[in-house]
Parts: sequence; structure tokens; C-alpha cells
Amino acid sequence: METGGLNFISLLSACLLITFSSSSSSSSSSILPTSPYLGIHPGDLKYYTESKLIKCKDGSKSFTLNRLNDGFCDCPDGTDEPGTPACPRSKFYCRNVGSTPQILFSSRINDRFCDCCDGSDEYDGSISCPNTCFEDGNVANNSEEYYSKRTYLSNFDLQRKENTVNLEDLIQKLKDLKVVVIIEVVLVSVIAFHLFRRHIKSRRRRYR
Ligand SMILES: [Ca+2]
Ligand SMILES: [Ca+2]
Repeated sequence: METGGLNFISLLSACLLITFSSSSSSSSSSILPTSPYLGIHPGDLKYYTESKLIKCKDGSKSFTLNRLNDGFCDCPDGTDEPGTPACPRSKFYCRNVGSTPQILFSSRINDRFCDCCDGSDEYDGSISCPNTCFEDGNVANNSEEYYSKRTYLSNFDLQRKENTVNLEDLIQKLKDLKVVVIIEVVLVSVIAFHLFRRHIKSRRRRYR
């Protein structure tokens, strides 16, 4: 009877253990990131590595490194799950080397849509996200080069127009100056002629 009771207790314990294990695994993310530091902003790495006990950023509690990106939400603000969708409030950082970094809501992680150009937000193997960051970066650089060339050409064109305007202005000024000089010469000639005539007349009167 005692042996039967012990067997029953052992069986019950085993059932409880299996139930607990299965419920635990169902709440965990099936595929975890290969690096515990996935999704962390490079400027935040020191925060996660300088101490064995890491504080949730909202100050509510602390967690150890093995709780970082383990698929269970320990911090209400998602500090411990930057690389999994376990905490609704966590944010995922895509490095996107060669292009522009991005920050995503955790719901975008493994949602079968390639959000980051480096494909880092889709790591559970459901879909394939090839890294297109360098192509995107080149497109961006080419655009910058194109716009800088356009700006240079526009500035060159503007400078040329300004020079043309300045030259036309100078020519007009010279023309105006020429007209003024001609008028002055004519006036001086008329006055000189008038004075000369008066001089001749006065001489004739003197000789009469
Ligand atoms: Ca965790
Ligand atoms: Ca995604």
C-alpha cells in the first residue's frame, strides 16, 4: 500500500513537471537570437555589459545576463528583450551597416516581413531577408552625388549669368559714358565756336 502510494506521488510529480515544462516552453520564443546582444543600440552596449546584474531601465527590477534576450519578458519596459518580441514595449535596433540604422517596435521581429535592410529582424528562418544595405547605401550615395553635381552646376550656371549681367552692365555704363563724353565734346565745340565767332566779330569792328 505504501509502495502504491509512493508510486502515485512519483507519477503525479512527473505529470506536474511535464505540464510545467510544456507550459514554460510554450510561453518562450521558439527561436532565440544567436547573440544575446541582438537589437541593442551600440551606445547602450556598456549599459548591458558593465555589471553582472542589469537594471531594467524603468528601475522596477534587475536581471542577469542569461535573462537577456531569453524570450521571457522580465522588465515591464522591455529592457531585457531588445532582440525578441517577448516584451511589447521593447525596441529593436537594426545596425544596417552600409545604410541607415533603424529602430523598430518588437512586434516587427520575426513577423515575416523584412524591415531591416541587413535582415537582422527576421532570424527565425520563416523567411529569407538578404542584406541589401550596401545597395541602398550606394543608391543614397549616388543620389547625394547627383544632387551635389546638380547644385554645383546650378551654382556654376548662376555665376555665369551673374558674370554676363555684370559684363552687360559694364558695356551699358561705357556706352552711357561715351554718350556723355560726346555731348561734352559737342558742347565744348559749340562754346568754342561761339567764342571764336565773337572774337572774329570784335576784331572786324576794331579794324573798321
Ligand atoms: Ca528576459
Ligand atoms: Ca520584420
